[in-house]
Amino acid sequence: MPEPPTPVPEVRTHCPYCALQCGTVLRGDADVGVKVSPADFPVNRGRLCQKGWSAADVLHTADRLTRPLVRGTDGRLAPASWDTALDTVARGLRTLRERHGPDALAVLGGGGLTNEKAYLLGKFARLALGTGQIDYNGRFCMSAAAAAGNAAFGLDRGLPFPVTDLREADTVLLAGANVAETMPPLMQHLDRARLVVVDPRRTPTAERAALHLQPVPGTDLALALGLLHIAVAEDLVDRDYVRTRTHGFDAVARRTDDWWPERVEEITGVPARAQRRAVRMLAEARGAYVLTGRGAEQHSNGTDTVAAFIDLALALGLPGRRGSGYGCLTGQGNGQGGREHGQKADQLPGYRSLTDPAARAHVARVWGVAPDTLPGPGRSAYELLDALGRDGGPRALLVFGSNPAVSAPHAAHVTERLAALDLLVVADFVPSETARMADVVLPVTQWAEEEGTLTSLEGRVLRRRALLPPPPEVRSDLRVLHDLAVRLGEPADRYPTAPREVFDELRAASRGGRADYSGITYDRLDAGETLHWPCPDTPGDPHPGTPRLFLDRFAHPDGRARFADVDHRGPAEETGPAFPLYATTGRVLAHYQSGAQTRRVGELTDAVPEPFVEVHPDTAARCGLADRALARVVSARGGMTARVRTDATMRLDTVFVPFHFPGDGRANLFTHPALDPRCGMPEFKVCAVRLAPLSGVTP
Ligand SMILES: Nc1nc2c(c(=O)[nH]1)N[C@H]1C(S)=C(S)[C@@H](COP(=O)(O)OP(=O)(O)OC[C@H]3O[C@@H](n4cnc5c(=O)[nH]c(N)nc54)[C@H](O)[C@@H]3O)O[C@H]1N2
Ligand SMILES: Nc1nc2c(c(=O)[nH]1)N[C@H]1C(S)=C(S)[C@@H](COP(=O)(O)OP(=O)(O)OC[C@H]3O[C@@H](n4cnc5c(=O)[nH]c(N)nc54)[C@H](O)[C@@H]3O)O[C@H]1N2
Ligand code: SF4
Ligand SMILES: [Mo]
Repeated sequence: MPEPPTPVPEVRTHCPYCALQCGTVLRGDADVGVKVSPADFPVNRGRLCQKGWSAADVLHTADRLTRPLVRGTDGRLAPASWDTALDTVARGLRTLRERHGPDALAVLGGGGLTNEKAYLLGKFARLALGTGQIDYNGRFCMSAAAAAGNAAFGLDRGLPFPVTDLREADTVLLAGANVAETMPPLMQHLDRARLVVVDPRRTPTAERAALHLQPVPGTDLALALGLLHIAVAEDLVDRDYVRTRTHGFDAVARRTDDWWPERVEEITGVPARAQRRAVRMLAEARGAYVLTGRGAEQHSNGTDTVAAFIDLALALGLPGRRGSGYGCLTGQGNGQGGREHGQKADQLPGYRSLTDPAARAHVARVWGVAPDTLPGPGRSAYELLDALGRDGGPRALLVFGSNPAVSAPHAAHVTERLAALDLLVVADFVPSETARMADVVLPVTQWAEEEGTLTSLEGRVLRRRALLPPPPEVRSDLRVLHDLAVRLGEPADRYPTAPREVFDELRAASRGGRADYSGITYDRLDAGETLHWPCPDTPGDPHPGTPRLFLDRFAHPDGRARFADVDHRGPAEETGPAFPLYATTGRVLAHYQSGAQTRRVGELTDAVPEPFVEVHPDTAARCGLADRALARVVSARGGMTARVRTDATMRLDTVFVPFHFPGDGRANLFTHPALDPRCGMPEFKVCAVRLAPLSGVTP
């Protein structure tokens, strides 16, 4: 009798990349290799994008970090034992704290970290380091929509409804979201709807639209005010809804008096006729959604822009109604959970405010410390990076889950600030561009080697599960935080290393907060329950979670949503004779973020091997450039090199560059670090540049 074949190990988990968190099945082991296939999960229903299919390649990438590295006296990073590496870090932190105070120590986290990691990182910063200087890359991602959502609805959950609800819509307006490339499996839920896409580029998403509005970058606020003007002028406002469910409409209606479609056309370039059609498509639909992405949000007026789109949705009576609504398409794998558990500068777990005395008292009780030991709010991400190594600024930075040398605005300046630190520590599983600059590099586990939870863009808490053991010398982020905390004199049991234990503590810390996870347990998740927060702990009668928020009331004390009276202002930088073109930046299907992971996957680098600049052929010709030539894209801050891709659907005044590439191919060498005063979001999506042949300019 032949031996029965040994079963291949198999585990159900989720993709390591974006916030859609497609369900996957992993099969295999270190010997036979790991294969990813799509699970039949509601958001992706058997589909994955190219990044998801190829995700396992990063697990065994040739330059995987497998040992700690410490920079020696010769200036080079060399392998070291964990004890040496951790002792070096702890000694450095202690010395700098004694010399300069606790705010000399800073932490930068990431929206890709699991809930458990994000939670423990915030606790580690506030207690073990005693610093207020912690923020995370989500500041560059979700902060504008979060600020606007909190103000309007009293609560910020990217989508306050399940993704699958979108199937019920007749019309969906996508403002600055290129879903066909950034969350391809989500497109299947938009199949039925007529799409209105607002994007300066004719993206693959815009190709699928019934109506494509192609504004000048940075003018969405004017456009949204104009759309609201039309809704009022054409009597399309849902008066009943506005009267019973909202506050503040009259001031907003008066404000939009000035925003005639023709005036809006002059500023945005979107024809008045197309504006009217967009509003009618939304108003006449039985179900309609307004969704924003980074294109509308990553501006120095990003919060006001989102607020104006929310105003439009409120005027049409969409939010808090089954089959209609407003939502922000959150980006990173745990972009939602990452903003709830305390790695944000102004925040404590449960989406609590660091300045609220009751919130401080609650979290301090869970942590077993006195409330006044908790430091106050620190700087937002860019402000933090900008302050590194300066007088009064941080002298040490610990990075978990971000690659700011590539992804932060004005990257040359940020790289300079990183270099000015006394101590840079990076925990990562690949030698990212930031890790290469570090004094100490700590090798950590990857998604398929660890347990945890993430919260997807629809507020659903999901289990990440391990298929493989990590390489022998690699530790989890939780273990690294524990090991460092103990060396800094903290009690060991304050930093559990088992994800389930950390989650249980997180549940207690979030209890009663805006993002209440107290009723969610690993056991319930493992039993296959669908749990969206808030999910309070209701002993004896388990709470079913909240897939749909706001159906009866919004989260403000009086249950009503707030209109925001905002007005248009242009971008921080206008075009002129020296820099005559608008540049905008964003994503392509094949690469993820700073590219640290996807540039290590053969099939993805084959698909898009190098930085490029998308430009109208006439504009390229005027700049002396042919298709496929190498060009410099230069702003007042600096320039980068990119391959010209001519595209006749581009606006004549606008170029586009993806930000996934390192070195001289960094889009962020030209971006503008102007920040939204309401949330600290940088202006990634518009600045003024010129385009020139590579040979014709001084670098
Ligand atoms: N393939 C891929 N998918 C990803 C990611 C990735 O890196 N790669 N990252 C994930 C993350 S973290 C995020 S945040 C999401 C982002 O997802 P998206 O928001 O869809 O991505 P972006 O490409 O940054 O921006 C979307 C669109 O905004 C347009 N845009 C530029 N300027 C303006 C403007 O002024 N107004 C308007 N209306 N549109 C403008 C761009 O042309 C672009 O097509 O994607 C997630 N998914
Ligand atoms: N010009 C321009 N710049 C942008 C944007 C844009 O549209 N245009 N978008 C912005 C947005 S929306 C975002 S979200 C940021 C993202 O930009 P980054 O913060 O740079 O994001 P990633 O490239 O995902 O970097 C994550 C790093 O952490 C590592 N990592 C992943 N998971 C873990 C983990 O669990 N633990 C640890 N220790 N490390 C981990 C990865 O290997 C990688 O090196 O970029 C922003 N920058
Ligand atoms: S859409 Fe996002 S979650 Fe789904 S496979 Fe692609 S990167 Fe992964
Ligand atoms: Mo993002």
